[in-house]
Amino acid sequence: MAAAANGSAGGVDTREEFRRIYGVLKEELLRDPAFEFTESSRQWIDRMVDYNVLGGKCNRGLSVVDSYKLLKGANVLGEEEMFLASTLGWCIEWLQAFFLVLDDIMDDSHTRRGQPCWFRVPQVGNIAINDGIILRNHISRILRLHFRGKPYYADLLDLFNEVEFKTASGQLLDLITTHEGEKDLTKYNIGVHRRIVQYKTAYYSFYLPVACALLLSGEDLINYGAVEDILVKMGTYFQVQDDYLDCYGDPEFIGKIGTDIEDYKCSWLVVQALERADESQKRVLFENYGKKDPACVAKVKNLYRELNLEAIFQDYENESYKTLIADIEAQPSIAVQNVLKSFLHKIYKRQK
Ligand code: GPP
Ligand code: MG
Ligand code: MG
Ligand code: MG
Repeated sequence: MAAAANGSAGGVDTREEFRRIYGVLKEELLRDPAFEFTESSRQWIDRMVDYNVLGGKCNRGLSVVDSYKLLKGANVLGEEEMFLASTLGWCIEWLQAFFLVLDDIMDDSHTRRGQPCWFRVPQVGNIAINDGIILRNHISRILRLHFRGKPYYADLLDLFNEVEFKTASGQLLDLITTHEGEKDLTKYNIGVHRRIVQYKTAYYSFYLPVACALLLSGEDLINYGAVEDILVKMGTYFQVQDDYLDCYGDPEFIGKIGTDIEDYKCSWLVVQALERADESQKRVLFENYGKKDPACVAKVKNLYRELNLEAIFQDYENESYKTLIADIEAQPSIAVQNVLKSFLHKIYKRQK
């Protein structure tokens, strides 16, 4: 097997090869013999996939490759191994695209990755719902084509199904917590927040890439419960960052405009504000949270400033890092420690 030039974990070579493999997978989907493509349906899928799967940071996808290298203790992968690891990485990027296309409709968002949300593109609208379903089905097509003969194929399918179920359940919590009955901020607390973000984000963003790399290495996931727990904690920290950036991030830089205050989300920020506000500050929150009016949003942001939530977030971030490192260093395998540390260092103090 030729040793492809894809050393330097997450480096330029790996990124380029990873991107090249995207082209291969997309071409296969565009020639899927299970469907009689017309010219216009092929063009639609081509554009839709490029629009929604590309343009992100590819952290999740590249993490499969990086984790697999670390588990093997190899800097360079053979061509076939690089292809399989990257393919699983792209399946996660496809899963993310599927979630985001639908999440943006549900959250009534405007921009994503620096461009209009797919459903807001003229001539797309509700077709985006079906595109979401197609993106999900692409994952099954890709896995079937490249992994059907592997001993871990059933485990791989089961993993994607389980993670998708957890994510959709977390999304359900996110949505019904927001819209259930009368708007009542008193039901928002850190326990409610933890449950939402653990399910809607942590499993697919953190556990899934490492679980894919473990299956590819011939491991049985049953032996990795402690690793799953650490990754879920890390994913929770990641979504707290997302909640923070929704308000404090630069839309130019993060590629999306925050809507959490307008959408009445059970965000980490509003939970912190509720824990610290006095009675008159609580009134400001109750009167202004969850309204589209920019003046109301500004009042909420002012209150966040008054309560010094930026500093509280920085403390949370430092504290999370310390506990995660301690948990990781308690792991018996150095290779597993390296996988987890590499993941943590990709997100620690991220600005986007
Ligand atoms: C992100 O939450 C959550 C998801 C992408 C999961 C969606 C799940 C579905 C089953 C559709 P978010 O709304 O805070 O993300 P963002 O801030 O990027 O919109
Ligand atoms: Mg959402
Ligand atoms: Mg959203
Ligand atoms: Mg968000």
